[in-house]
Amino acid sequence: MSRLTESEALDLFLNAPLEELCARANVEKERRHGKSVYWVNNRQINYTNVCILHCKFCAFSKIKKDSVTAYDWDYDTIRDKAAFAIEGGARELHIVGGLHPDHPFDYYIEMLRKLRVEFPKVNLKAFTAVEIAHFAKLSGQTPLQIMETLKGAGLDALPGGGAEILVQSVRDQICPGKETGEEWLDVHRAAHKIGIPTNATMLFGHIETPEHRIAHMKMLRDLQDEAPGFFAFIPLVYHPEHNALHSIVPNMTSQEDILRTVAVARLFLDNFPHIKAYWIQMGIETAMKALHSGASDLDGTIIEEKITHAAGAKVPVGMSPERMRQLILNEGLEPVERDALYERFS
Ligand code: V47
Ligand code: SF4
Repeated sequence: MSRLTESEALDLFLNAPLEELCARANVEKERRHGKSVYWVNNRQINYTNVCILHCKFCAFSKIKKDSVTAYDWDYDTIRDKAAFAIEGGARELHIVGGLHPDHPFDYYIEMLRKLRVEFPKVNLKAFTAVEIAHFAKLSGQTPLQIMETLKGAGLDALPGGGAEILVQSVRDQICPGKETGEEWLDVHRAAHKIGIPTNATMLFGHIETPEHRIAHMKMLRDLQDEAPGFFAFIPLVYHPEHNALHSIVPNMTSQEDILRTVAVARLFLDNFPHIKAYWIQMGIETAMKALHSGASDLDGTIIEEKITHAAGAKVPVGMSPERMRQLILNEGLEPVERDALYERFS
């Protein structure tokens, strides 16, 4: 079957009956993965909320480090959180934070090096492309040099955050001053070239149009053709509370919009192994529907989540491995435990 063009993808997104679209994406998902749904026993560690940027959608960051709600965990706190998760079987630590004004690059190298020594088996999926670009500016090095050093310190994979909408005109409105879309792509290209796999997100349901979403996916598909290395595409559902975009976009998008986005992503991103249903943002009910609409991954047990909950998420954080498996089984699907590198454990 030939590849969907951008206009075909847009037409499907706008005009295909929902059930037909989801069924078609499900056929594509099953062709790749059968009934399997991947999940990971993991923990998110958001090591600081102090950030020199103030993206308009973000309710997590604090610009002032002496604000009462600002925090910046020391290594022992990070280690204790990691240890707790690993005792519970975690295979992945997902470590991301704000762009702290003071920490030198060495601080991040040491964080990974110490975690790697103390927990040699756990996968370290750490630092978004935005953090990598920040470390590069801090230290006068290229993102490639930064990632080579971090790989030497124990980095296994990069998470997909910071992509937002890669179309620059949208980016300029929702996150002025942030790494550009091209820079985000450059970091992931460089990561793939040195053997660091990554994910790609798309923050949707705010001011962007369907055309912007398809253009975003096209940039990702092109990069994956050129320098393969993405594991999963993760549609992130904009949450509207306590942020600077609230007065313009006060509501979360609909379930239908989420399912259409998942389904079109599965059909358009034909070179991406997985579409992820990030249950923290979709909610459990919609995430379960997404598993029948193209998604083949549920992310993980997570334990602690700060970014979406700062913006109004109501989903309880943390899910036991048993519940994760049971949810998938209840859908008539087969849970497959994985690590951050998609090694299978069941
Ligand atoms: O980069 C910020 C987004 C991202 C809001 O790679 C918001 O496996 C919704 O990237 N509403 C962090 N989203 C989350 C992320 C992620 C999550 C799960 C798995 C992976 C992975 C990556 O959250 C940020 C930003 O794009 N975000 N504010 C908000 N109000
Ligand atoms: Fe900082 Fe990330 Fe929030 Fe933007 S989304 S303000 S970079 S923490």
